[in-house]
Amino acid sequence: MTRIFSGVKPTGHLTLGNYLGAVRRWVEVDQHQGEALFSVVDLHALTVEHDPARVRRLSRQAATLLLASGLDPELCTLFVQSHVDEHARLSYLLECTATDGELRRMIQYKEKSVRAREAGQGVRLSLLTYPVLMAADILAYGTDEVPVGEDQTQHVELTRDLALRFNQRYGHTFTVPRATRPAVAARVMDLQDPTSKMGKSHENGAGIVYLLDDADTVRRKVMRAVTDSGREVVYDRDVKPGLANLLDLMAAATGGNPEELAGVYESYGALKKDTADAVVELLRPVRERHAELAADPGYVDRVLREGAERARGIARPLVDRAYRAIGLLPAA
Ligand code: AQP
Repeated sequence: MTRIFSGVKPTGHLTLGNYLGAVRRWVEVDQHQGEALFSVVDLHALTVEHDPARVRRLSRQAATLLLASGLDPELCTLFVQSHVDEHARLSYLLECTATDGELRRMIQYKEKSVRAREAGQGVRLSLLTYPVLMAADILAYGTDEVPVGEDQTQHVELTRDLALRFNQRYGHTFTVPRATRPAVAARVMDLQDPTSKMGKSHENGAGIVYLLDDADTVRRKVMRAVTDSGREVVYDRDVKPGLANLLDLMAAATGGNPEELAGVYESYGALKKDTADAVVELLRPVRERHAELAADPGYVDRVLREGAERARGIARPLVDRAYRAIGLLPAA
């Protein structure tokens, strides 16, 4: 059976980008297709300046939102990364497999280290090693498929390289995984700056639709989206990135095709209005279910506890095998 792993960082409130790029596929496809594990990867939230109480709050909120989006604990395993020690254990072995050169080439490291320096903060060593921990998240479960948005492609490539290198040096230990992504909206852009990704840790939320935004807020953000000069509605990511982003959103929310949708609209305003309505309807059930689940934290705790137990049961033997393969003496 195909083993599937993916995660979301509690670095901010979950966005429409997280939902369309990853979570919706986990719900509609992945949890039905294989043995799927999904994690709130909280250790990754410590790679940048953080407030401990906020990370805790956002971790619970992310887990609740994943359930509200439709992850079913009967079909998949949902857990918090820090509840399963194997991630950190394996990460060290993979740090002994990776080189600092390949980590310094990671685009997210370059971007986020610049952001940290601009904010007058030190660049945490864990920001550099973050993709190694992500590789450990994936490899600890013998993962075949990693459903992620486009921004994670480079990290999954690194994971593959590390798995292959480890296997070659120390004997076959890890499955070499591959990334999978949705057909539309694999990269949702910021509504106020359509040349950059809609990211949950960005300071200015005006261009970001959060899953918990109320209907009026979603409408306002979509109606105020930056669009391109001219009047013709065409789908061209290079020439009209703002319009292309709206067409992608409309297509993803209604199951259409962005190029075909471009032919349907005669004005930017009409496209914006329909996109706003479609996104509101898309998120409505998630928001409503979140409110119900948030009122029952005991249920969420139980799902996470049972999920961590199941995850441990899969990861521990595999990570133990990696410890032996690399040359560490097993405890007597
Ligand atoms: N804009 C996006 N479009 C499509 N997919 C996206 N994903 C994230 N943003 C978009 C996918 O969502 C999953 C979980 O993402 P994450 O928590 O690892 O990353 P993030 O939301 O981008 O959070 P950051 O890194 O804290 O935010 P920024 O980038 O603003 O600094 C992943 O599968 C991701 O591909």
